Amino acid sequence: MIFQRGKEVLGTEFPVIQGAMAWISESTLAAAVSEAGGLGVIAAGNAPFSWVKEEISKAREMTKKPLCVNVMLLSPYAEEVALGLVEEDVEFIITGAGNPGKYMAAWKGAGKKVMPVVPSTALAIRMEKSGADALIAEGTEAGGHIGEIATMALIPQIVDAVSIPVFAAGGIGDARGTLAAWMLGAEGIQVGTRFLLAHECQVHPKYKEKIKKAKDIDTMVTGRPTGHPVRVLKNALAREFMKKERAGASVEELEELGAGALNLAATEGDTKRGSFMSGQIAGLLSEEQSCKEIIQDLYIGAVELFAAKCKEADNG
Ligand code: TUI
Repeated sequence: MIFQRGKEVLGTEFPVIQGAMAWISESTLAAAVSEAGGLGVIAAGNAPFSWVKEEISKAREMTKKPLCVNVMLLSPYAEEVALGLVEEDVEFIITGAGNPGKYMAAWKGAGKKVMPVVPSTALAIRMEKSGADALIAEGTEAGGHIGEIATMALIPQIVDAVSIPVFAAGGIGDARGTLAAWMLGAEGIQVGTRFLLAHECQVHPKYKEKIKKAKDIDTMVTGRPTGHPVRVLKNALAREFMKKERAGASVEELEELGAGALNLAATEGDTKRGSFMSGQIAGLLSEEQSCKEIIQDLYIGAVELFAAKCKEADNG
């Protein structure tokens, strides 16, 4: 059995977590992923708790299977979302973009399973000590806010540093990536970019088109000077961002340029002024499929690939 511990900690049929995408991962996508046997995730992003609560109740009408909310710790609403979730009907909490240590006791006390996203072994060790149930080790190939280390180097180092299950994220888009994650010691995977092309994903069609057209070199990282680097598809906004960064623009000026840009991309499909966050794996992706097809291709495809590789090895 591959990914045994990952399936156990999630209590799902497949060890596949849908990556949180701010303004994109809402109730319809999350419920579809959970119904298909993965773990569906509602992204709180920069939204207030009232929005998160509403999405949880909508998702709950669509599925009784495990659900998760991702708390984006840089959000101005992070605290109200974090504390509000204690009373909500979700089994899992994933955190991103910071250290959730101060909320751990409240979440654990409410029986939540907590899985922080970590970009380094130091934070992984701290999170295990704080009581995390599993970790999501996210490499710099991922879309959105990223750390420095690539998935290939990050996963085995984190796996060796902790004893709780580790899910791999960043650069995984098909069965080959899934199996590679297993080989590196991961117990499951988190996939974001591929779910942008799910039929159930409500993002603007122009966002899907941009992902389908993207090639391997079509993402870039903006925002390094602000301390919050973000991987996006190249477009007019991303280039303007880079130009301003090179000219030494202030953090305030850069943040103003970025404010609202993700929403413009996700809900209006504004190809010039929108921020199209995407992982480097976009170049591999071209097909729109259901969540069920995506999850089965990722997981069953990996099991089949493993069997084929074993046969290949047996043949000397
Ligand atoms: O969080 C993400 N990806 C995201 S969040 C997001 S919304 C946003 N928009 C604009 C600027 C910033 C964010 C879009 N994509 N991934 C998980 C992730 N977490 N990547 C890196 C980290 C991380 C970084 C530092 C986690 C912990 C951390 O800790 C630092 C500390 O405080 O110790």
